[in-house]
Amino acid sequence: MVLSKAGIHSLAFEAGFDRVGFAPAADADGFAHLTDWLGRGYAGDMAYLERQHEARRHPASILPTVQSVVMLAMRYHPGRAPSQSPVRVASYAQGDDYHDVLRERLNSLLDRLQQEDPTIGGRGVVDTAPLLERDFARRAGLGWVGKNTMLIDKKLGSWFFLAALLLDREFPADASFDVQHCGTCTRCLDACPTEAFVKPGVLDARKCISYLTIELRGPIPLPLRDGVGNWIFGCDICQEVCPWNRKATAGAELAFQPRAEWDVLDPLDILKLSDAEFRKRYRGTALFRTKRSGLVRNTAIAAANQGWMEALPMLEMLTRDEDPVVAEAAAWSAEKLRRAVV
Ligand code: B12
Ligand code: SF4
Ligand code: SF4
Repeated sequence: MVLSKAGIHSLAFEAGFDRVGFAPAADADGFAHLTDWLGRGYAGDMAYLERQHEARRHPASILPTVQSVVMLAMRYHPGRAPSQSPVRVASYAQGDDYHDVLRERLNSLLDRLQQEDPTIGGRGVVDTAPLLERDFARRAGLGWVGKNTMLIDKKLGSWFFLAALLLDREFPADASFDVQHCGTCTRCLDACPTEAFVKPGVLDARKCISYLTIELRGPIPLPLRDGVGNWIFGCDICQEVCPWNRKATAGAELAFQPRAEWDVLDPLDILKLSDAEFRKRYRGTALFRTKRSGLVRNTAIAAANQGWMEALPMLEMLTRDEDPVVAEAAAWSAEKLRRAVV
């Protein structure tokens, strides 16, 4: 059977995706923007972005025979207010690791396409391949890039993941989404606690809480620690304040529903984790990426930022931790709490 765009649409919805759009396999429109962004050092220690810079110019670096880029979106928001825990995890990370879930969905979508047409070839990618996903998603008509740099859909808001299926078959491209519906709004820019936006649509990742709590391996720079607030993994502020997210509905994917243990996060429980306990508890979730070192570092800082005195004895113990990043964060946090009572 000859595959049509409509056929791919319905198979993608069957596979659990909420939006589908077709972009041409061409140079990324935003490549010059990426080059400038990297040149200014905004990627910080995310060396892989620098390493894969040239590969992001064209999707053929991922699949040499690529003819079309099918961009897909899947919602993840649980559709309810965040829990009242003293510390917070970004909502994208509260269920199973999205890389695993989306990769599995992409593979089953490609299998289904190949059942319909065994001559079609392709490759599914999510996040880690050198593809400018938001750029191709905009090009495929999935939404606009907001001032907070998120890809936004009028109905879904921005609480969705992106993924791409590169196909070696040419399909007519959808119209690019070139109108930005942010208007005069600046809520996200004003709300960012670490002032990470250099200007609308340009993020200095080195200041973003998401980068500081997830990607950065060493100590969090001192001037940014207060701004991290109570986030221990990622940050949702520039999405929570966005008016386009007010009416966003919950995603259907059960794997992204928050695990029971996220409901009330006890910082003490995290501070006490040994390396082995960390690995056992967080394997299969996005939090595994920070290792114990990052998660305990973040929790120490967040507990102090919240004035959470119950953490003080444990923080004092952690100042002798064998991991220097943990020990330093614990010392800073214990000192902050002690100063708060004087
Ligand atoms: C590195 C990275 C980060 C970094 C840097 C983020 C950033 N804004 O650059 C950090 C660690 C900070 C981060 C944080 C988050 N991330 Co992130 N991240 C990525 C990753 C791996 C690469 C992004 C990248 O290349 N950045 C470099 C900049 C220059 O590119 P860009 O932001 O994509 O911008 C492009 C377009 O906006 C466009 N563009 C912008 N301005 C202009 C101007 C002109 C003239 C033109 C032509 C084009 C253009 O061109 C740019 C280059 O193509 C992507 C996955 C991927 N492979 O794309 C996920 C991704 C962007 N992240 C995602 C998510 C969910 C998040 C967080 C919400 C997680 C959280 N809750 O903590 C936060 C959001 C913070 C924010 N406001 O961006 C989702 C976004 C989904 C969506 N709806 O937009 C992605 C797509 C992952 C996925 N597969 O779903 N992330
Ligand atoms: S995710 Fe948080 S820290 Fe990062 S830009 Fe948005 S509001 Fe700022
Ligand atoms: S908060 Fe306002 S400016 Fe920021 S992305 Fe949403 S609509 Fe655009």
